[in-house]
Amino acid sequence: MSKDSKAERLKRMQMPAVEVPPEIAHRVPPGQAVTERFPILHEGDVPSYEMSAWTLRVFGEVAEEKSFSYEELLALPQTKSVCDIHCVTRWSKLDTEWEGVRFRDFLKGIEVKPEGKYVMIHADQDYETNVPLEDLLGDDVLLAHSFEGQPLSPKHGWPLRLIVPHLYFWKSAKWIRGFEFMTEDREGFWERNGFHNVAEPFKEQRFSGEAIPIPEDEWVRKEFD
Ligand SMILES: Nc1nc2c(c(=O)[nH]1)N[C@H]1C(S)=C(S)[C@@H](COP(=O)(O)O)O[C@H]1N2
Ligand SMILES: [Mo]
Repeated sequence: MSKDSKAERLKRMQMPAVEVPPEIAHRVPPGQAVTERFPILHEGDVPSYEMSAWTLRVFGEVAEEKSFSYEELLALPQTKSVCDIHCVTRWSKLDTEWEGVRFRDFLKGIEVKPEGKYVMIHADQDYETNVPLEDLLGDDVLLAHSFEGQPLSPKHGWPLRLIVPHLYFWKSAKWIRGFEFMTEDREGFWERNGFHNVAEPFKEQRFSGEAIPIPEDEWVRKEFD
């Protein structure tokens, strides 16, 4: 691909990438473009909810299965966290602010059996994604209900989404409804469909086998805020 055609395409973008000052260039993983917009990506329709019937379920390798209401989650200690997010379709967004319950704090109310080393995150519209438990214990892993000081919009995952900033953003499931603790790892939706099981952006762990041909400017064609 010639440089000219890439420049031409960049000019036509309705959601242009922004130039990143050299001081923060190290925060942008290889192959990513920074945007100030907020693309919207998901499988299926945006769900709507009757919140009195909404629950977040914890099951699998736990001493006791539990189900949390939205009120119960809002009553847990709340944390704000600013982080960078990186989507496998090559957009990154820096300094995003989320508020919710730290996964680590949420876990204090759950007795995970010692053999429960992996977690399947279950979400609405038949979405699921897998993450090792250890990856969910960091300061910036949140069950988020708010973004930039406002409740999440339905398209971005209201009432509750997971934020796992150090992995590609498909691991940050929107509309989460359950955590399943597992003795062995099992692949989620995208992981079964050719995406990398681990998904570290700085290692460019995009695909598990052959590269899936996602065009460099795929993300600019998505809906976005
Ligand atoms: N429930 C659900 N969560 C999901 C997805 C999905 O299809 N369904 N897509 C993932 C992908 S691929 C990305 S990049 C992010 C996008 O989040 P956003 O729309 O808020 O930018 O959500 C992730 N969470
Ligand atoms: Mo994505």
